[in-house]
Amino acid sequence: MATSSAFENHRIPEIPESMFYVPNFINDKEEADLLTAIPSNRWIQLQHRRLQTHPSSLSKSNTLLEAPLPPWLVEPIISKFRSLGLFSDSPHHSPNHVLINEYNPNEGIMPHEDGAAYHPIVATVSLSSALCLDIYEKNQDGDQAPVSSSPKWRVLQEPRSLLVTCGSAYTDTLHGISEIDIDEDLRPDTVANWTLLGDSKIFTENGGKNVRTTRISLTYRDVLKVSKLGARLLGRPRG
Ligand SMILES: O=C(O)CCC(=O)C(=O)O
Repeated sequence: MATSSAFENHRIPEIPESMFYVPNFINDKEEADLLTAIPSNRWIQLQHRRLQTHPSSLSKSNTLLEAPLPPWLVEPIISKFRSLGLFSDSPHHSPNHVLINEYNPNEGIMPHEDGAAYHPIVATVSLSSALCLDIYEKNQDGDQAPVSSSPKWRVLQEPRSLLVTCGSAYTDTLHGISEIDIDEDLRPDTVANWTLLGDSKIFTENGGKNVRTTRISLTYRDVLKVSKLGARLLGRPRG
């Protein structure tokens, strides 16, 4: 990914290329507006979290029916991506798909990779609560199991932050969120993005702990295969 020198300052130094962390990517009002806009009737309850998919889920062949993202997921986020040069070299030059995950304390997501349905970049905006994303080295046998059961790195995601994963960090690692209610031992040597945090003092003053509340993440991606059938079904002219 071509990055501006300003964005280079947000590269997480410890993790193999490339992960970037931007604290305070959105402000309090933008966060509140997003939380209000998330529709209450679109949640799918999974075993350990709730999920919504916009504009729709992918088909079995990993194809997206062409449809616009809802306006509240576009502005201000995608303009901000554009000003950082994000998705400029992805096939559609912009994200076309957003997963919204909601985690209560003690909820999470098993280690996994995002896979080949998407161009290898994911941009995650965090809302409401901080938590740690665990990053595992990928087992080279081609299965989804991490090489070790403990994460190699932890990325602490503060509310309103942006985390961008691309390059070999996208292709050669797995990520997951452990099902705990407190992230512990948060220190410069245990958190890969410690020096990039907006306010590390909060965690230091709390004895290296982050007590989780409900956290919502918006994960923006560019789905490679898009079917024009979606536009036809919706009666929209094709561009
Ligand atoms: O909520 C997150 O930050 C991670 C979500 C995730 O791993 C995914 O959508 O594949």
